[in-house]
Amino acid sequence: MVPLNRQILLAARPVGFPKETDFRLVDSSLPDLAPGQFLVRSIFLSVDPYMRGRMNDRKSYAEPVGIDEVMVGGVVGEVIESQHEKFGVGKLVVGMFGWQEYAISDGTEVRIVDTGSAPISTALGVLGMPGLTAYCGFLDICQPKEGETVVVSGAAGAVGSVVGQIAKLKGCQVVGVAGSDAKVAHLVDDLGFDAALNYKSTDDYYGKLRELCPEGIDCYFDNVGGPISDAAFALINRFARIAICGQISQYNAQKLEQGPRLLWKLIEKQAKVEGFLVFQYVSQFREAMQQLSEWVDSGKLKYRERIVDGLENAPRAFLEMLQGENIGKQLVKISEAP
Ligand code: NAP
Ligand code: FER
Repeated sequence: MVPLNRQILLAARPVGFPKETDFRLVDSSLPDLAPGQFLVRSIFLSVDPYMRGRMNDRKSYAEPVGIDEVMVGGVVGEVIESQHEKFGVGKLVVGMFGWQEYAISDGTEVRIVDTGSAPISTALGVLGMPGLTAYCGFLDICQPKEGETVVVSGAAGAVGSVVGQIAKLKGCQVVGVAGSDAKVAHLVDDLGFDAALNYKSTDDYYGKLRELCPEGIDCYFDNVGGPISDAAFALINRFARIAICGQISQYNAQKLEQGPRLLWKLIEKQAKVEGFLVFQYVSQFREAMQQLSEWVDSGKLKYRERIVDGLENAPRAFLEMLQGENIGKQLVKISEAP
């Protein structure tokens, strides 16, 4: 029934910024299903910043992808053959099925898609891992209070766009940092941010951010690190809370730069910095998903997706996401939704 499975493998470990030649497209045959297994036809693949880390030969929260192994990734798909009680034919599922057209699974860490009236693609974005990252990390670590000033870096991406909108829902003054004028316009005009800064059109991050945050910064949700964070740290208020979600400006670095040393600001301002991994909040996912879904359904939480067509274009989509081509969540469409 399924002739060949197209897969994208890790072909080489990137040196610095990854290249299309670090990936390889292959056709392979699929084994028959064993009892307890089911076959998934991939519909949407998510490409995410964490994948850059998994391409390195260094164990982090998870094992590296091996050379000639299928690239890791979250996928929404349809069960098309099944020997599994819970995941019957026709079910829409989300799981770590990888960069391939078909996957065989035993149901480990697979969920039935539950996006309600929202499109199934949202199970990889606003109603998936990035949305949960924004909700759990921001509310737990930043503890935003009405009237406070919140700065979000990587603000127009999958996580940042949700953080900024949640901060608005909590009554905060919200300033985003993102990499183009189109992103700045989107944040302010479509998502209701109070202000946003295009970091690619100025070198004076500190000066611009100070203009946009006249009362200083109470919460900083950091997706990028580097000089944008140096500017934000320099502007924090007493008892500020800083959530370290991502450091994408460093993921392709071959040598770590020496930055200004601003940790003394934490002493002066009695402030807190805390890193987190979304998975630590697993016990809160159900409640978080319920709230995110309600906000999406009522139009209070908006989202955008940038969708590139075809598994063969997944490497390009991934590289474009790292370069900031995406507004909102970057996805790859692998086949038609039912
Ligand atoms: P995303 O923001 O949708 O896409 C990545 C964005 O990073 C790009 O659109 C680009 O936008 C920006 N970027 C790339 N290079 C940059 C640089 N040198 N300086 C500043 N910005 C740069 O990705 P996402 O999925 O929402 O992830 C956002 C961050 O959260 C990432 O750092 C990711 O690793 C992290 N994350 C962490 C967890 C966790 O559990 N801790 C979970 C999910 C994601 P610009 O146009 O603005 O440059
Ligand atoms: C991410 C960035 C970093 C992420 C996880 C990590 C789930 C973890 C890194 C590590 O353990 O070294 O976007 O998403």
